[in-house]
This record gives sequence, structure tokens and C-alpha cells, in this order.
Amino acid sequence: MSVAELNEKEVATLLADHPEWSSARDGKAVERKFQFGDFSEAWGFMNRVALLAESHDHHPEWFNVYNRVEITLTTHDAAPESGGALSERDAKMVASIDGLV
Ligand code: H2B
Repeated sequence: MSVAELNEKEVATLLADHPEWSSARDGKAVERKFQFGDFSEAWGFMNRVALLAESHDHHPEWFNVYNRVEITLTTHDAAPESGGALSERDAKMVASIDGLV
């Protein structure tokens, strides 16, 4: 299913509303780095994000080592031929993830 890509103004609003996130992949994705007290806390957070991802049907690309978690969000369905672009789905996931921390 094709999904509408956010325009420049919508991306700017997303980043202004969520200053811990930054633009990545030439504006086609957003990312945020998290740091927790230990692996157990990081894993607990990842579990909560996994449940959110399932309920949104929108899944993060992520990296974890010990207490660090890095999340990248993009919408493959917004630009399937080029690896993805930002959509309202990313904006909703950003807001939901920020609601966890
Ligand atoms: N996650 C992300 N990050 N981008 C997508 O485009 C996407 C997804 N699409 N999760 C969903 C699943 C899609 O493949 C299913 C069929 O709805």
C-alpha cells in the first residue's frame, strides 16, 4: 500500500515538536539515541517499543548494545523503490515512543 510522504513543513514540525530526534538518511528518516541505566532497562524499553510497533503496524530499525538503544524510523511503503521516506506513521511512532520515556 502506498503511503503519502511528509512535506518539508511537516518534517520541520515533527523535528521541532520532538527535539531529541534528528533527521537521517537525507531527510528520509529520523533517529534518536537512548541511554539507560543498564541492559535490563534498555531491554524493557525495547519490549515496550515492540508492543507499540505491533499495535501501529510500524516497526523500528534499531541497534542495541548494553544500555544504549538507537532507533531509526522510516516508512518503506512511502518510497519502496528508494528504501523509504517519512510519513505520518513515523510521526505517530515518534510521539508514542517519546511517551514511554
Ligand atoms: N514498518 C516500517 N518502518 N515501515 C513500513 O513501511 C512498514 C512497517 N510497513 N511495518 C508495514 C509493516 C507493512 O509492510 C505492512 C504490510 O503493513
